[in-house]
Amino acid sequence: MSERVFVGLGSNLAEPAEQLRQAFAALGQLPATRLAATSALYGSDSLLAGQPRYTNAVAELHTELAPLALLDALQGIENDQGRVRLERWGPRTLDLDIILFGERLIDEPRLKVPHYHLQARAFVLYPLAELVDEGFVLADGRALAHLLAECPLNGLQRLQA
Ligand code: PH2
Ligand code: MG
Ligand code: MG
Repeated sequence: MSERVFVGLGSNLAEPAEQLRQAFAALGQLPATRLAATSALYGSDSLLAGQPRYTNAVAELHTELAPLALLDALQGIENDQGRVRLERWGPRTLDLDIILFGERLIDEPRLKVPHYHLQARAFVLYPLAELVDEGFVLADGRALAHLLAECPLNGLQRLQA
């Protein structure tokens, strides 16, 4: 069965917008997966002070891959685009996070879904809202509209798609 998955993309190094466009193309090449939609690109302040601003977006995938197989594939794309893991939350060429995986709630050491701190991340909530119906409810029962209303914007800016 194919699952509807949302992936958050982020970059704040080495031409972030270009990194995200390259990542969209790579997502479209994943096995057993269709790239169904992409949001506009957004500029956002880093959650950690002193880092360059991020470019963020969300992609919708329809995939037959299991969650950890998809995670491995996403980490492969991050590595292909020069991701170096020096410090947690350090600046990065590309970050690909599984935000939602169908109706599943996943709590494993490598993967928590829905993605943690979603409610504090305007750079995930606003692009996600472009791709779902009004009235969308997360697998854990939270309404997206409610999360949007409560979330600080943190310098979020919608860029040309
Ligand atoms: N990702 C982080 C930490 N801080 N800030 C913004 N604006 N965008 C991100 O994608 C981001 C962040 C860790 O993954
Ligand atoms: Mg992340
Ligand atoms: Mg990540």
